[in-house]
Parts: sequence; structure tokens; C-alpha cells
Amino acid sequence: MNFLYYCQDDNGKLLQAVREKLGNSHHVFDWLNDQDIPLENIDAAIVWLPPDHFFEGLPNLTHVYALAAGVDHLLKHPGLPPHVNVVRLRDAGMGEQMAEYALLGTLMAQRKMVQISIAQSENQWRHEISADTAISTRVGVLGAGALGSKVAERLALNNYPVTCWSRSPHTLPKPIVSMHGANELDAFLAQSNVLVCLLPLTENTHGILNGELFDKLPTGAFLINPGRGGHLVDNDLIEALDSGKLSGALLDVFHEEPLVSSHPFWNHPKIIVTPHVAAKSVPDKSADQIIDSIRHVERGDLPPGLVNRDRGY
Ligand code: NDP
Ligand code: OXD
Repeated sequence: MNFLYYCQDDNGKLLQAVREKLGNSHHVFDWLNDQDIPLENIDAAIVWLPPDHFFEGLPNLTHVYALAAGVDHLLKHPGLPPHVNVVRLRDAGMGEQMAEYALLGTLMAQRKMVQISIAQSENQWRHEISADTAISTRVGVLGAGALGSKVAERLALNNYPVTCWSRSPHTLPKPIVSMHGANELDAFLAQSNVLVCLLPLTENTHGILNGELFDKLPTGAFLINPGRGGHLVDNDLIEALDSGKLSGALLDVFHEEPLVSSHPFWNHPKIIVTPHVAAKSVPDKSADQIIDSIRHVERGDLPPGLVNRDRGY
């Protein structure tokens, strides 16, 4: 089989791992560096953010392996042929990092670090600011997938009462509570002092983090968004923070990345901006997963991580 690889920012480590693990029976061409690539013989592509003309002249392409957990960019790619199967990464070393990121944000919320750092910027000794207890800080995780479930487990281990909300019902390890569907969303929100968004960006989840949703959270709730920038209505967040409805936000993803230097999030005292670093896939683990998926396809089985293109994730 012949593969076409495109990724600008992994220092070649993943390409090397994929080549080594696949062995000589498969050829992996590097779109960015190889000459004379036999495009008509390419069976599958392995990509992260390929350019608009990447899929041109690939008549035999059947599978695209995304070097990411979220496939919103890829599914929106103007050249992605409608018939190809898209396969995504599942965790690939990101779960642990995402759990730490959510724990960091939850601790900041519980220990009132936003209020403390505002006081520091004003040289104010605000000894009256007191932390909540973990047990009284209820965390709601939007999404119970590969990453949401890891986050929930880590927070539960740290004594936070955690509820996950998903599209379909899940059985999660105790004491994590599972809720699902539109009917349970309001009740889920009403008990979330900290809200973590780990939904995929789809038609149904675009703009879900908006003023109406913030109004359903307890006053003073804290938002953690490592999902996608498209989940959030930026102005609604600023209004909710300025009115005191929300106490702070930790944001990793943005409508436009890099976040433009004039964006109000940069200097908002209640917002902490991180540059899409919540979790990075681990090259060796990603390579193992992609190869496992390729072996499934070769055996005629459905590969793990196969995306439902109609559903958008
Ligand atoms: P999964 O596909 O494994 O999980 C998605 C979860 O969201 C599932 O539980 C799914 O429900 C739920 N969901 C999807 N649509 C809806 C809906 N309409 N209503 C309710 N629940 C819904 O994804 P991952 O956990 O692997 O990743 C989640 C996202 O995290 C990625 O799509 C990406 O955007 C982001 N990400 C960010 C990174 C960063 O560094 N900032 C790194 C990696 C990922 P169900 O289980 O019922 O299907
Ligand atoms: C991903 C990401 O989806 O890095 O993997 O955001």
C-alpha cells in the first residue's frame, strides 16, 4: 500500500515512526519533501491540516488518517473526497495531558486564583478570599469520549464530584455520574460549578458555549474550554465574566489560531489564554494507533477511530 503524509509541525518524528513500524511492504511518501510521488497509486493519506489542493489527483484514495482527535478541520476541507473514510486518533497520549489541564483549571477555580491574581495586579492583600472545598466544587464535563472520560476520572480521584454529559448514555466508573441528551442538559448545567468542554466541533455543538447556556450555570461558575474555539461565542463569554455570572475562564482553543494580538481575551483579567497546548499527541502512540487502524482495514475490518462523517465526529 502507498501512503501520502502531510504534517508541518512534528519535526519528522511521527513520519519516521510510521515508516519504521509499517516496514518495507508499505511506502509512505512525504508530500512536503519527496519528489515524483505516484499520486495515482496512493491508497491512503496521513494528515494534519493539509493545504486546499492536497487531495487533487488521488483517484484511488480510500482512507484518510487524521493526526488529531478532532476532525472538524478535516471534514471542512474543501478537497476531501466525499467517499473516503476518515479515521481519527483516540487519546494517543493526550488523555493524561488533558486530565492535567482540566485539573489545573479546576484547582484555579476552586482556589479562586483569578480573584487572587486580580488582587495582586492591584497590590491588594485580599486575605478574605477563601477557597472552596473540592467536594463542594462540582465539575461538569461536556463530552464523555476518549478525553472527557479521562478528565472525569482524574477529577474524581481528586475528590471533585463529576458529571459527564454526552449524546448517548454511558456507564462511567463510580462515582462519576453520566447524563445525556438535550433533555438532561439544563439539570447538568445547574450543578456545574466548573464546566469543561470536550465536545467535538459539529453542526450540533457549534456555539454551544453561549450566553443562554452560561445563564443556566450556578453564579460564579468557571469555564474551561480545550474543545474548539467554535464552541464558544466570544462576546457572550466577556459579558458573562463582566457581569459576574462567570468567575473566570481557562481557554486553549479559539475561532482563529493563533489568537490575533488585538483580541480582547488576551488582556481580560478573568481569562487565562493557553496556545492550543492542552494536549499534544505522542508520536510513538499515534504511529501505533494509525498502524493498528491500517491493519484493521487490511483485514477488512472497521478501523478503531472511524469517524461518522454524517455525525461530524
Ligand atoms: P470523542 O469523539 O471521543 O468524544 C466526544 C464526546 O462528545 C462523546 O462523548 C460524544 O457523545 C459527545 N458529543 C458529541 N456530540 C454531542 C452532542 N451533540 N451532544 C452531546 N454530546 C455530544 O472525542 P475526544 O474525547 O477524543 O475529543 C474531544 C475534542 O477535544 C476533540 O474533538 C477536539 O476538538 C478536542 N481536543 C483538543 C485538544 C487540545 O489540545 N486543546 C487536543 C485533542 C482534542 P457520545 O459518547 O454519546 O458519542
Ligand atoms: C486534536 C487537537 O484534535 O490537537 O488532536 O486539537
